[in-house]
Amino acid sequence: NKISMIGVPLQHGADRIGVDMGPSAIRGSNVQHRLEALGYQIQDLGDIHVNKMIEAYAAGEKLKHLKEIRNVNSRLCQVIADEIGKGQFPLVLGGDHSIAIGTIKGVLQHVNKLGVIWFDAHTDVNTEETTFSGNIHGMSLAVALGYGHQELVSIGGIDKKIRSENVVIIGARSIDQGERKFLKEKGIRVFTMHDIDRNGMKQVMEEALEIVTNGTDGVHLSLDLDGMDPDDAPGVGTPVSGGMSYRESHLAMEMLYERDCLVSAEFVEVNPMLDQHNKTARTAVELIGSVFGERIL
Ligand code: DIR
Ligand code: MN
Ligand code: MN
Ligand code: MN
Repeated sequence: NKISMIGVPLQHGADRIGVDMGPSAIRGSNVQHRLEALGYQIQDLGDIHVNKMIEAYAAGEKLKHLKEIRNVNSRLCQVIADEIGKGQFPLVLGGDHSIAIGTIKGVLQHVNKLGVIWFDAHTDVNTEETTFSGNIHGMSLAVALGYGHQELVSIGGIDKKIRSENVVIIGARSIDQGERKFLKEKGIRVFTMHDIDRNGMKQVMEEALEIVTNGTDGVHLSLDLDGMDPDDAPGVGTPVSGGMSYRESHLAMEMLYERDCLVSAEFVEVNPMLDQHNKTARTAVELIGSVFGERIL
């Protein structure tokens, strides 16, 4: 019941500025008090250092801001590894989704077989070869699986990676052509919005939890707020309509808590510049409450 909170004000992996303010918006929505009320001890470690001088990426630079993203994720990886080593539960606040690289690589220093739940409208399995945007936040799951640019895959050690059979993606509805091929080749289980419509979140989560806990030593939750419907989470850089509802998302979090399998979690892509009255940051805090055991009654 000891949580270390770590902010990562990184925006270099996304196209829209403002996502670097995500950690302060989430902190400002009283995440610490909410968790303390549940009986947790919170240590806020502050933010990982990010170079604020974001400049236009160099022409011909296929992966935008690769160097800074590598540096930030290397630092994050070290901090996550240190915290888990001390017995703390790392709760990471983003920042764009490229920070999942550092978080997962850090967890992998201690947890060999790690399950991952990737809650997202997208699947983030692009590589240097397939990306249309050059944005590294669309590549972080591929990197965690061991595919992509060597500067990223080598963070925390090239041998540290997750296995495709231990990963599920939930809420997908915007998948690039190259990503479809990747997901199929690697046999990654994707629960799309179609599956949630057809079978309901309860069944989807039961199946998902079975997959990520089977033969693993712990599960990481990587939650991109754009997985939710833009009505409930408008403050994201790449909104896609038809997402998971407020209730569906809470049910997923509550079922995760009941399963008691998480070793780390991150909430990413909150962009206060695009938000409406801080709604997305507040929603993130409510989801954090649910995944740590908050109940209606
Ligand atoms: C798109 C968008 N697939 C890309 N990805 C996003 O740029 O690679 N991921 N927004 O969250
Ligand atoms: Mn740059
Ligand atoms: Mn996304
Ligand atoms: Mn994402």
